[in-house]
Amino acid sequence: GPEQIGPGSWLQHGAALDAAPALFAEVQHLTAAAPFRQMQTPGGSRMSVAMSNCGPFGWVTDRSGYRYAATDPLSGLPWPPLPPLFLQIAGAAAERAGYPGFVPDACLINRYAPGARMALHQDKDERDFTAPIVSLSLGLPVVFLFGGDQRSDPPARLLLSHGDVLVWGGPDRLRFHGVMPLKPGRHELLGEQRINLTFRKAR
Ligand code: MD5
Ligand code: FE
Repeated sequence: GPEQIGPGSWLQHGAALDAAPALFAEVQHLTAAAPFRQMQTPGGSRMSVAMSNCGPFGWVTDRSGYRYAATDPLSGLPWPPLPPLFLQIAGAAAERAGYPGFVPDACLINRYAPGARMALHQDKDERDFTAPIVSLSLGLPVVFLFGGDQRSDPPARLLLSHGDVLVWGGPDRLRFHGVMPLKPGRHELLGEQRINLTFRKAR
């Protein structure tokens, strides 16, 4: 069953297992239209995680900063629409965690190859912190770092596996978090990678 990991956060083990093949097929279609790319941080380094987006808004970063953009900077075209399956899975997970009526307008698609990681950070580029964030993991497992309100708070470690869904909201919405380097391995459906879908209300 769901595991409460903070006052407003729930880890729903295997909640997307049955839908995983269809979700992965959608990711492949979406990233044929808007390919994965390793974006630049404002400091000029290249992120180890490759990213794409779907939905009305997509999270992007380049030398000028982090922001949400309605179009893919690679093509100038709108991001592909959110598949109905994505909206259904994200909405149902939020509802189970006590956040009814969650309709994301942004889905960041993160692709971790072996060695890729995400340093401790807060998600604060969104306009409204009262909406939760739903995060769905596919493929290889990874150690997730669940920190506190201060960067210096020592993070708890959680293993995120294929089909797991995390819902963060309320008092946990701005906690620092990160992802340890992905260990090499092969997943039977996804191969040598982890994919994370992060559903947010950006505007
Ligand atoms: C990932 N992605 O596994 C994670 C999952 C990102 C990112 O962190 O920004 O793309 S999202 C996990 C998350 C979101 C919001 C709050 C918290 C965790 N938290 O308070 O721990 O690729
Ligand atoms: Fe984040």
